[in-house]
Amino acid sequence: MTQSIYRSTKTGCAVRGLFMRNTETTRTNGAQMFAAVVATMIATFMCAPTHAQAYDPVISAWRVNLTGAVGFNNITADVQQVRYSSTYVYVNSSSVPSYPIGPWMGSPNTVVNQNFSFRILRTPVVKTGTKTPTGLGNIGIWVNGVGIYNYSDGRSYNNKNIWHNDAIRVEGPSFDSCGGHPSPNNEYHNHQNAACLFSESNQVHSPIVGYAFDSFPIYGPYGYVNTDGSGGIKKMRSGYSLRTMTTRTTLPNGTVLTSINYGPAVSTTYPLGYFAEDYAYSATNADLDLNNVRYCVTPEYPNGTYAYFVTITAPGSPAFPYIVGPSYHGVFDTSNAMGKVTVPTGVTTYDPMDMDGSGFVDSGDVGYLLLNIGTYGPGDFDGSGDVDPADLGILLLSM
Ligand SMILES: [Ca+2]
Ligand SMILES: [Ca+2]
Repeated sequence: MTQSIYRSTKTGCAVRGLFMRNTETTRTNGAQMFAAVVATMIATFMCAPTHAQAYDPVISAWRVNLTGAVGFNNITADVQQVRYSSTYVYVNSSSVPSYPIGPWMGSPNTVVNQNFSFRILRTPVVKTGTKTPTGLGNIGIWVNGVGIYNYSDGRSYNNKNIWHNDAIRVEGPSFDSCGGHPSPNNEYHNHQNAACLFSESNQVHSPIVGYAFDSFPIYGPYGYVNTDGSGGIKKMRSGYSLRTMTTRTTLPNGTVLTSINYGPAVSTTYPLGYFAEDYAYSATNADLDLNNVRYCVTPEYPNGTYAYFVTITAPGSPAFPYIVGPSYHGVFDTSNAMGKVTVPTGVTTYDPMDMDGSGFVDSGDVGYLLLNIGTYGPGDFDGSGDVDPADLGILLLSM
């Protein structure tokens, strides 16, 4: 055992001599573990970082499968590997969650391992000028590696590409209780909040639940009232609401259509909300812009970031445009379209248990884990949904 100096990455405060790091290759015994935990708890109170992470959130947000967990059809679940360079974070996943999924009423599709490889920029770039529309297929990934789709089901009224089906309304009956279903190529994905991914709480800022393919983070439904992080917690309000109309003769921007391009009149077959164009945006009372984004302080980005928020009106009730879009706020990385990004040599593999980034799983990591107790995110090694004593046990056994 040797003494070491532990430096909190966020506050820069040094805790000299409180941490005992085992430099031998043998596993620490129970007494040493206990001493390390107690020392870390003392240090926690003396030197609490503003947020317990040593890595960029884009590296540490992912739910890496450390326990061999399998999901639907015994497919290896969640994220298999996270690697990073100075520019990109590379994520490999199956697009199968570790929580139970299905059944999908009326769907002819099933779920298979997608063997995805995506990359996310560590420093995303805002798109100037005309934004790039989110297209069909994956537009981002949840932190457990499952695909995120936009509001569209890929179809439009009379195939005219004017009145676009809203997937939540039209495909909703095939969604399982987690709000997902398989695509024709048997990829499990969500068009709306992934309800089983994390526990929604209106008492705390939501965690990072995914990244869009412009590399900006996606949060759950609850953020700070004010963009500077003050004012408490509130549900982020989408600026979209249903238009008041009985016929579909104009677009949300006021464009008057020729009769051949009219949509069907509002009816029980085509109720308001059947098409994306049934919604119009107004910034009045909205927290988010046209693409469900705002610039704000978050727990993981104390200096601020552009961030998407999953939008709901109430738990289980998604609010258009649901997650990301209709366009990306940042520059879209087209290399992610097929989910088969080649990972270059020379990248570093992320070890979720080395929470302090010391290069070893050691007592310094215990401090980070304890700071995250009760939260969703880094430190939830067993994928139970929050950081809890079971994760501490896993960490101690890995030291
Ligand atoms: Ca460590
Ligand atoms: Ca856990």
